[in-house]
Amino acid sequence: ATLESALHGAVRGGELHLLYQPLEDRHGRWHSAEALLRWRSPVYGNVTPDQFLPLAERSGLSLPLGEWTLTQACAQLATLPGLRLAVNVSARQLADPGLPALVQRAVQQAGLEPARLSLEVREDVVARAPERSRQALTALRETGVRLTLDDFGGSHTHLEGLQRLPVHAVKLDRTLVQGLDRGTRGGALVAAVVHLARALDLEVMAKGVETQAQQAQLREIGVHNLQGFLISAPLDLPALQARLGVAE
Ligand code: G
Ligand code: G
Ligand code: NA
Ligand code: MN
Repeated sequence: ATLESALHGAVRGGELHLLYQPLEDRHGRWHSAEALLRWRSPVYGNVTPDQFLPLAERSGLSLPLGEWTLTQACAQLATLPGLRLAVNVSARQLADPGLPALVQRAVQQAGLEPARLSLEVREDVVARAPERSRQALTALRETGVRLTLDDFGGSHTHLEGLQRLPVHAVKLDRTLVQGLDRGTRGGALVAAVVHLARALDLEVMAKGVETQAQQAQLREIGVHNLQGFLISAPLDLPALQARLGVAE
């Protein structure tokens, strides 16, 4: 069997699961988490999203995978009182006119307040089709979920289009956070990007935070919603529940 046919089976056969990577707030509390898809294949072992998501896009599995992820993430979020959850949405999913209805169904079936869910769309995905993306995001926003531009400032920030984009938040690209280690220029760049986002009334988060020095610099710049190995690696659901002090 090929990796592709194995992936078909994985969606049906219970080989997929979600890990959750928390974000801390300004008080160091875990207020939200991001769902990260994992595939444990009996044949191929652990296959990373970087390997199987491009394959899924090519083989028409993007939508079934995305539907599984949204449904599962919402069901599990219902066991995590008070927490917010982010789910990544692929280019193919964003282009699917059925996405808003799917999101609405997943949220309703789980009995969730829609604003507890946020959808993350990568900036380069939006940059490739700005007008179509703006329309898709506008339809998604009507469901009441929150919207985040992921990997912000990493590649093609389109300043004129940004102000018309109906997103609530941006998540700074990992390379910006890594740039903090390269002295004052890195800090100045992050401060400028954050200033830009704030001018547009966008909430700012950062990912890939690995060191206390990065955390301190981000806090100094005024970015308090932080994600990365310093705060926590991605956790399975029982580990997250244990850390949050909720019973299963
Ligand atoms: O989980 P990990 O850090 O290995 O993620 C690798 C890449 O896969 C990241 O860019 C992440 O955003 C993406 N990714 C993880 N889970 C999902 C998912 O459920 N859907 C989509 N579209 N991307 C995901
Ligand atoms: O780009 P995105 O955030 O969607 O990708 C998440 C991926 O990055 C996951 O595979 C996750 O395991 C990994 N990751 C999470 N935190 C860190 C971090 O602090 N540093 C690095 N290098 N990778 C991280
Ligand atoms: Na991610
Ligand atoms: Mn993300």
